[in-house]
Amino acid sequence: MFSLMDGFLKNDPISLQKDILDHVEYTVARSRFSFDDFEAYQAVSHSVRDRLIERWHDTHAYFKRKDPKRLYFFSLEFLMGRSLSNSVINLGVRDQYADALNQLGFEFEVLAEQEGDAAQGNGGLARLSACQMDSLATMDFPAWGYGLRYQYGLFRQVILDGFQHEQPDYWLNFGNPWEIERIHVSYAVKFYGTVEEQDLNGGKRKVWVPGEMVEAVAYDNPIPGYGTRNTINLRLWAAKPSDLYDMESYGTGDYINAVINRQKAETISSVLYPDDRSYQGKELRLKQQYFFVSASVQDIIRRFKDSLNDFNQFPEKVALQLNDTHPSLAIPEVMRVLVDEEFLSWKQAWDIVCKIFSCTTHTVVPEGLEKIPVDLLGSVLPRHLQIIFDINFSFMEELKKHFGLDFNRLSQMSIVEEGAVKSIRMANLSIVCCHTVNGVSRVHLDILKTKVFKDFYELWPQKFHYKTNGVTQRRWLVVSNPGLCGLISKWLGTDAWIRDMDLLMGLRDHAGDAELQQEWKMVRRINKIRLAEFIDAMTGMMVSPDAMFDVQIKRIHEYKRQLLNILGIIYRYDCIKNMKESDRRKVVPRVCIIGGKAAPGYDMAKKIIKLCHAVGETINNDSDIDDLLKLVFIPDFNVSVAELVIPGSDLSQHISTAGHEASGTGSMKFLMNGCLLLATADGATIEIIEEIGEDNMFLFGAKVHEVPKLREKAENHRVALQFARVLRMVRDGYFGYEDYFKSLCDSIEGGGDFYLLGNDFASYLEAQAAADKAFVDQERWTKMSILSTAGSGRFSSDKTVGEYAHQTWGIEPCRCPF
Ligand code: 26Q
Repeated sequence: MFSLMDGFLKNDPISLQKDILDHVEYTVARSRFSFDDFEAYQAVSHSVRDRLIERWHDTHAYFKRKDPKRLYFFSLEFLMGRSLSNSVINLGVRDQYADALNQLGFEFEVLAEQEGDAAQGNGGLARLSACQMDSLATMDFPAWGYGLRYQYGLFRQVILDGFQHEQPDYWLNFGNPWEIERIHVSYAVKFYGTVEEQDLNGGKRKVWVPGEMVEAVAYDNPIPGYGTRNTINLRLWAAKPSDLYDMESYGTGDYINAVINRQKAETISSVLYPDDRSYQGKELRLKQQYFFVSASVQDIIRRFKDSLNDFNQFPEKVALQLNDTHPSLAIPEVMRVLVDEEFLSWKQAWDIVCKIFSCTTHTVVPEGLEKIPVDLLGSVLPRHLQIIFDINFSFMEELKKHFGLDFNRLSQMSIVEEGAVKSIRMANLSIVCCHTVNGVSRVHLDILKTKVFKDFYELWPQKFHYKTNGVTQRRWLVVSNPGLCGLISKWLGTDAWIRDMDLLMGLRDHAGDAELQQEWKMVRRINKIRLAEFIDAMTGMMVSPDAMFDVQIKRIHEYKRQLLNILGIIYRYDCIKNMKESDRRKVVPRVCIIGGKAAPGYDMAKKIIKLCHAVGETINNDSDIDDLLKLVFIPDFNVSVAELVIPGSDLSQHISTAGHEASGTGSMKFLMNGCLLLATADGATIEIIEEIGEDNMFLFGAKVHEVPKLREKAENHRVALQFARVLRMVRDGYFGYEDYFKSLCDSIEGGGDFYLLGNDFASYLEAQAAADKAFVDQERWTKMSILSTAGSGRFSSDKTVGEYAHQTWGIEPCRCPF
């Protein structure tokens, strides 16, 4: 008897082959007798998508029946990367597909390489959202992700003559099998216009009469969990012209212009902002934020009303998480809907808002906090501005009761910033309205409490918490490092660590075992060879897998100190050049690998990229140096490049000035893959040290609490001699382009050296020397590598998400029966 619970789709090789060929023929519309790798990739993806949809339907039917409290995760950015490999692994059908494809004459790996990255985000914050979605699904949490479906993802980085150029990433060009367009799930989103007062039952009500309306259409992206049937939804909104609204313009007879105007609506979701630093007060960005918030809130309220119609129960059914302040307009939006459209009293609505919202901040510096000019907000969202003013009025009254008439404090804490440009402080709005504010590492919370949000911490200490970030081992080990993954399972005697990373600790017992070390080295070497081949393909450079692969891949930022890395490389080069032949034989050969994008308007970051190329040009072409030192810049760094680079790295650098990296998540990916860390005690690294011990990594530099004092005396601190020398080489044009690099050198010499490169240089070199020394002793190195992986369990996003669920969101797992 056929049971509906079995689903319709079978996963045996014959069924899969038939399925794939059907998709070649009917979906991709190619002949089943003749199709290439890309067409095969498309067909396989559609076949996997069918399986995702089945589980996703079952999951949602189950959630609907059980009606648990749901988490809604709001983020303007999700950096998902590729989906095919991740999906088949989470669905547990990787080997079945590989077999089926083999019989058809294709290799799964080759097809997976056909997929482009979904780059709907900038960096850490965006990839964190993606990792957390994977954990939410795997841990059976009833969660939804909400965001924007950008037509252009993060720009492609093209390097010409060593300079970064940006090219649009029109990623939907070849179709996207991982999304399901839901034309019938759409909402009108309003902008501009005026607020009118109307009579209602003897009282007054506010009515927002919009000046523009845009339609938000849902695109659903199924997110499968691992080892569970649960498949949750990431719903991204695309902007489409609204049919409701501009009928009038057609009446004027200007048909062509009316159509063109309609088309403009789509610009709202057209492009991701590529700057991950701070708010620039741009109207389009504000419209993006509100657009996705408004559609999502309408969707949530519709779903709530489908099952219940008593808003008193809303907080029992809804937790709303704001990923940084970017979606914080959700707060006044929920107030507006409850008061103006659902006719709740202000007090009722406010009670609900205070119970449902929580937020996470990813910033350390006050300059990074988002502000929206009042004039802009008042023009685009007039009703929301009123609501924010009303919230602020009550908040100020509360503050006066608490602190008396301390005007300094009142003005610092106010949601409204007075000044040349009167603005709304989105962080203050979030703190006032959220029941919980989370930092992303322990030291980050300390900084929030003592500096960035000191006043708020004094008022509401109970609101402030931290959940150390984590990354998903499914993507960062199982998908990207199958060799190591197999080895871990073999030595632990189980693959249960894929859902329970604490089990990795079991590797500690075997870290000294010669046989494991041998196998470990072997797997890592294969990964290094793969990386060397990739470097050759991308840059035409041949590098030897015998060398130490020393990697720094992340967004380019002054505080992340890629410049310190480059100056260290210059120092190494200078040393080798001045060495006797007998000493050269003792040098550990290095391949220094740097990759990352600079925000298009971030001048200093772009100069750092150029410097990296200029230095590489000199070193790599110096026959005197040979294979002892190479400097490679990997262009267009993204998630799939990271998946290839991380497993093949020996050493990775996380060298931000202490107190500047809120958490950092790259370090966790390297750690899991058995790559040793060379790092400052900053962000989550501090917790990594606790887990694996100082002896198993290379630590250097000023500590968080020392930085302010060091800055005060930055002018007169002793700049190490070597530091002055390498900087002089850049300044004097040793690598060319001296005029161009002048401002970069000035930012250190005479510029106050805000990021303390001079101060940390000597200890940086010591840490580098220690890494060289350890590398020579391969047995010791391999043991450190195994211990790194063994200690990485705490940095799984499963752990982070579990803590959020329990402590912040108040949600429980809801596991769909198999
Ligand atoms: C804001 C306004 C307008 C346009 C863009 C933005 C914007 C976009 C992205 C501001 C910031 C971001 C991204 C920030 C980010 O990625 N922060 C990183 O978050 C990681 C996850 O918590 C941390 O590990 C990193 O330490 C933190 O730098």
